[in-house]
Amino acid sequence: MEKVRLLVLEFAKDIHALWRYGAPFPTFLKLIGTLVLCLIVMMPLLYPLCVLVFTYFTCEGLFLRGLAQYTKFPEGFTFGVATAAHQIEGAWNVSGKSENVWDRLSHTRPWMIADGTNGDVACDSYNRYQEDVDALAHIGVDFYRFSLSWSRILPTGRVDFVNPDGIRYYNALLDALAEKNIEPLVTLFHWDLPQTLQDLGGWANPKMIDYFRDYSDLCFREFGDRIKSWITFNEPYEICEDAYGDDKKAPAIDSHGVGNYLCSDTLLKAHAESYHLYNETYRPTQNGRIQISINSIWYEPADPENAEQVALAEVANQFKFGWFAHPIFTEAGGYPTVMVENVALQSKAEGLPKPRLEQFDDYWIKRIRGTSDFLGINHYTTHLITGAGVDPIAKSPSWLKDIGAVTSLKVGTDSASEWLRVVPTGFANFLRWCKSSYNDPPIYITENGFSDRGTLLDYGRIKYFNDYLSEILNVIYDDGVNILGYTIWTLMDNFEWRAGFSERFGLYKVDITDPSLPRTPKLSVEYWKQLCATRELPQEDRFKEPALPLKKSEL
Ligand code: PNW
Repeated sequence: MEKVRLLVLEFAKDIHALWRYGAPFPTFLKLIGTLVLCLIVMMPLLYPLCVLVFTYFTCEGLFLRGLAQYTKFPEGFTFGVATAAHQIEGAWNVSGKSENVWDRLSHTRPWMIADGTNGDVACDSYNRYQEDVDALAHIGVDFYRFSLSWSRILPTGRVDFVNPDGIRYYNALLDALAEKNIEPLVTLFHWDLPQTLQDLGGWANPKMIDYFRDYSDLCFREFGDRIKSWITFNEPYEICEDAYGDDKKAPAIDSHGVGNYLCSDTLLKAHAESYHLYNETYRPTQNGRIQISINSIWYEPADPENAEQVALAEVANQFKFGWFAHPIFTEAGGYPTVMVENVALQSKAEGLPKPRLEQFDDYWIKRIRGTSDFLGINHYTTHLITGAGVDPIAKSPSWLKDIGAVTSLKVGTDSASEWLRVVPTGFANFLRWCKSSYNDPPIYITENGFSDRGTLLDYGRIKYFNDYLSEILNVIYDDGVNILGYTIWTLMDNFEWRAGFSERFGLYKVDITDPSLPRTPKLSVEYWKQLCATRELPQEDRFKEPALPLKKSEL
């Protein structure tokens, strides 16, 4: 101890001499020597300190993965909220709107909707759009994703009569958004096909390519001065498989293994025509962008060590996401080879002279390839592949049987929707797969969200957002996946298709028993308000489920 005291004293004297008289050479040498000595003595202390300081400042680097989560979104990353016309607008038969396939299904087969509700009034956004826009401004999002109702704009489905009230409504909504500086991201088709066109076969009829192009043309012309971001189709899988290959969505044609593939043929061509029209005729003056939003259930092997399951999960992902992504986002274009081969084999076994799924010819392969400025991804969940064979729930023939794998929902935690299992790591795996399968495309997450039964203290939803967003940050920073924006599904509880109002995805609760349809913010509104303001994942404890169970009155 005494030695250290003398050393410090000498050091102090040297400093004093240096300051008072300038430094004679030996003193200077002694000083340097003392400094070096001090450094050596303190080294064991300094080293961990340096590591701590370094890791703290490189939080977004490689060192802290596993110890802490990334929280900050990159510069320029944008946030939005999504809805869809039929789920919120209501006003199903007023101001010139004609019947769509969901009106027809819910009116003529109400037992097919879980709680017997319909979209007649829904959230009445046709009349209350200003409340919606105020809510969006309150949350502080950058953009609002909504869809146009085809049968409100074109009651015959064709362009022979344009409904002025339809145009007026969307103009008013666009003006209200502009007033609050919220960018519109607009979907041309979110499942509500005019019944007139369904009567002609809907998406199983190739004539729909023309009808959809004409409808897009009108929308680009009428609204393209203010809408700079377009989505042609929302979730082609749900349209083709659920509505034509099954009865899960309207018009519930259930032509399994046949109608679904006729639909994809028409839909992809219609998408391409709409893209080329925009690209050639409107983009030069309107300077916008146009894309498609594809939904995935991401499939993972139940046992990652099981090579057969790994291979089958890849087949299932090609059948699900690749069905629509491969023709647009790969160099080769066309449907995924494994899909074409599997359906050909099955079709042959069924005694058919031609496969139920036909590959596009060269003209269409080229015409469809590259027709999306961004990869729009709607993602909610991950399911498992447990082995080869025919899934017990598969109809014959069918898309699911064509895959040749057995699926399972025994993964993650649950939500109010049977199909929606919470598996955040699946999202990360899926995003990495998109980067490698589709040549590193720029990605917008155009939907992601969680269902419950409508509680205001929606901790489950907040946790879902937090964990899924955290995986987005992981793949952005660790894997360089090019994700540019994120869209919450959805602004308020709304008509959840065949689930009616029984499954709720909203940030705002909507009391549909009260005719004034009050919208009440859930806790997730607070979460998102903070996130949009700071561009960071909120860390506060109030967003975490309390350890103690809530009182009944708080539910
Ligand atoms: C999407 N799946 O549908 C639709 O775009 C929305 O209109 C809908 O309200 C929302 O997600 C929640 O359901 C999906 O089985 C339906 O993976 C099913 C699935 C995914 C999305």
